[in-house]
Amino acid sequence: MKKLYITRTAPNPRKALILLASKGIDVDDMDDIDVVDIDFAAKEQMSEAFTKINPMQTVPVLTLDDGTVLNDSQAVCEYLDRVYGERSVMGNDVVQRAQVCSMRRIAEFEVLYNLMLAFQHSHPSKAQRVEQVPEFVAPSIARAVKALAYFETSLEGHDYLVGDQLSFADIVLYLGLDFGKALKVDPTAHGENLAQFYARMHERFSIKKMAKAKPTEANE
Ligand SMILES: N[C@@H](CCC(=O)N[C@@H](CS)C(=O)NCC(=O)O)C(=O)O
Repeated sequence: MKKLYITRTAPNPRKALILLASKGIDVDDMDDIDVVDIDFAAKEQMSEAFTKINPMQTVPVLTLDDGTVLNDSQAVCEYLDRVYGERSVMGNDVVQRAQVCSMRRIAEFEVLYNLMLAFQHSHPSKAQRVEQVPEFVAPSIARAVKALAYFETSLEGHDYLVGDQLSFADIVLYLGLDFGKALKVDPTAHGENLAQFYARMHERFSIKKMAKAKPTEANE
């Protein structure tokens, strides 16, 4: 059985969950993948058992039946995209694939990554993980916000960043916007196109919307 290690509230594992959901697949209903929830509050990502699986102590991780370990969200998502569902969210032809790649990397490195950096350098829960430099926080947020103007323009007259259908670039941009809320960056305050894009994506893929139905004593 394959195993997918995730934390459902964290942006990088959410990429995998949203990718599958966008193809109509509920990760908890997959016949050949067991989901393993990693609890950050309990520091499970730092445990000896998980460190053996991924020495980087990060999620997501996908382990395959032959023992292959994929320990990066891009790799996990490339695999899931090719193996499950009918259409590719990475792009359906060579040019579209390249366009999705380009948009995804800008969303990742300019928006999501800078916001994650700001979080890591400011949030007490990350003090054990990185040597926190408070001076990094404001410039990292400012850099992410500056890049949003590019996406506001790109979305003019379009629902999605590439072509007329949802791609992995949209998923990463949405996660950047959603994560920004933890740093008081309002996803609806950087242009009308982005605000509408965020509202559409949030309606489908918010953490609340995708929360696993917790079994209760009554329905166990
Ligand atoms: N390059 C990795 C980064 C993964 C990453 O940073 N994941 C975060 C969650 S979004 C994590 O596991 N953090 C663990 C921690 O903060 O202790 C990827 O994209 O998979």
